[in-house]
Amino acid sequence: MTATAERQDQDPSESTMTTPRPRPSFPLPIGLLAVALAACGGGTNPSSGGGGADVLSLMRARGLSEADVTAALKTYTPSGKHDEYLTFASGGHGGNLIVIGVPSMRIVKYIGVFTPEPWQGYAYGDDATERVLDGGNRFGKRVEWGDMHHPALSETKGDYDGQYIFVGDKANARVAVVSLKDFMTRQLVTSSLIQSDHGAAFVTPDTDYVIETSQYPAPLGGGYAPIEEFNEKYRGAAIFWRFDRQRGLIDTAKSFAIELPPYMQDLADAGKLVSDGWAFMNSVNAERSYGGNLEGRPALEAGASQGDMDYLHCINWRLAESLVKAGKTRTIGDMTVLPLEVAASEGVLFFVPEPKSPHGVDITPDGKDIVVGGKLDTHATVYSFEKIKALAEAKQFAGKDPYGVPILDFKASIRGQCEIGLGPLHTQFDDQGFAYTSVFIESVIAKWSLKDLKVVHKLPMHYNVGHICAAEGDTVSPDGGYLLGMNKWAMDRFTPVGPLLPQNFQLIDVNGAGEMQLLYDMPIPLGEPHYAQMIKADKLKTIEYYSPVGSNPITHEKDPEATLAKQERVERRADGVHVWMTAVRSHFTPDTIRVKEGETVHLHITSVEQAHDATHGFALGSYDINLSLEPGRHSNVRFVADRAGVFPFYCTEFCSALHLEMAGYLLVEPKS
Ligand code: CUK
Ligand code: CUA
Repeated sequence: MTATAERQDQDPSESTMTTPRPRPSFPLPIGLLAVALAACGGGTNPSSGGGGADVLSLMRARGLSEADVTAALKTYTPSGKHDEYLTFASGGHGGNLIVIGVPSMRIVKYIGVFTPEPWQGYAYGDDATERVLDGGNRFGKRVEWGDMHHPALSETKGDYDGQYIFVGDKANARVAVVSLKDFMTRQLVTSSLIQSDHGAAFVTPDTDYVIETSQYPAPLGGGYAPIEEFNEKYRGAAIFWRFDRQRGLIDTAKSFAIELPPYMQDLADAGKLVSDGWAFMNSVNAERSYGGNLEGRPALEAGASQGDMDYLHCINWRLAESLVKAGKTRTIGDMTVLPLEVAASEGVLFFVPEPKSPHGVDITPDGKDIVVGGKLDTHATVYSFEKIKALAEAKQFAGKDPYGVPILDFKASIRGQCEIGLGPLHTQFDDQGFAYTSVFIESVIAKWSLKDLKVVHKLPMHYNVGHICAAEGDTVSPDGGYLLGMNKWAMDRFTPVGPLLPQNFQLIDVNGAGEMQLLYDMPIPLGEPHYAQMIKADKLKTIEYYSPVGSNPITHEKDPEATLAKQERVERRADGVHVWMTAVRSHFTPDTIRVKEGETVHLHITSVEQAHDATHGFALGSYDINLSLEPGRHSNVRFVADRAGVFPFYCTEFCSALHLEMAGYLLVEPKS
């Protein structure tokens, strides 16, 4: 029975909190559809009794086709019902994560990650989150944006476990850890080793490591070398950040990197099941072109696309880990590095040629195959892990690259190729043995059978589709059902908003063995999101308030400066004026703060609330301070009162009828 038919006889009063995923196969004929709508109480005029006619006239009036209405029925989520999935989409250089419900495509939250986020009190004076952001400082300098590309949900045995999500910042070579207990960023890490990344973040099947691979080769450690010494002095690297799940933090001391030749390493993916212990990343620019188009050399992109083949990097990270433990490393900058010559000679690193300008690399759910899309190719190439491993173990090499890295024979390493179309990029998987590949130049998604490598359907996408994201699509057991196409630029699609175009996410019903169906267009008002991951919503176990009262939102432990009711006080100490303050509906105590111009002020503010609907804020204009005081959360703020005057502070959440009155004054008395 199709889900649409199920809907027909479903009593609306029996609705569950989670809407069952509709998997209808064919649009209903209009008459039947209207009857179905009427039976569901979907008539537009409740007094008419004949809802069907109203639905039909509504469809005509709005110019909606049967397919439109079917799509609407598959995405519409009535008030009070929750979505079955949450998608965590990169917010691109906005530096935020965007959390989107599926199938409704309602945005549920933004999470400040690389960019300060005032509503969440993320790095607007709050000491704990300022320190998180400072963890990502580059060469001592605060960077307040990031070019976020790839979110990776934490996994247990290759399945999303709903505990953490990691993201990479391409521009500043950083990786962030976000806790899904409270949707807060708790750590940023970076290494001076590399100067940009792209293969980030990708996790190993038990989240032992978060992978971050450099993109643009540079001297390792952040030093200088003339660009003419590119081949000798410039390098790539793959960092394996060790994740300590107990602490919920990356352990930088236990992390290591593998030095790589100066090709532009691109995306990465970790092996799973049979290929667990291995990681794969592709590269472009085997030519080692480095630009110089005003100095008589070919432009970078022209030089980088001369050859026919680039190199898929196959890395035995478990072997690398044991070589690191055996001390076969060098320290470069702040990172423990397994040198290229060791990786090449000890069986850690192998190359397999891959067709022109590869981009996506995605491991199939069974871990057996590695699918690579070539931007300037028409195929998805399907490599066989078994074949690669056998060739590597037999030391059957077709050659070596200039750095001594063994190269395996292309034909002997692949299971086959699927003729996809112009510009295949990224591949996702469902539960029925199908793969889905975005085809950038052709602007379609190709659905193809993993078994016989044949395309079964192509669905036109709106414009320049990049990544696609399937329900639980990177796990060992994808769900099928939904697929998200992430289009670059919402050309002609929405009401014009000036030259800078939003992006367009398109939700697709991938529909078992049948044809894909477009369900929904969603403008994304931030650029440029690259990738997203979609998780079953019931896997997330979020908290409703911080406990105990006075918790630090990063450590979830009681802050030493936490203040309870009746303990509020002001003290002058050698390092300045300390104010221990509480926030509770609808006042701050104290609500008058008196300091002298030039004094350092330390605010220690505790929300003593323990109810989910009792969030307060603390805004102090002109001093650039904005805190979010969720129930139980504690914040420490330090600033110099360097401007005399009268500065109101107030609560920024409409927390009660007397919210506007939840305010006070900072009185900064002039020195003279
Ligand atoms: S990349 Cu943007 S569409 Cu950074 Cu994964 Cu392919
Ligand atoms: Cu507290 Cu508004």
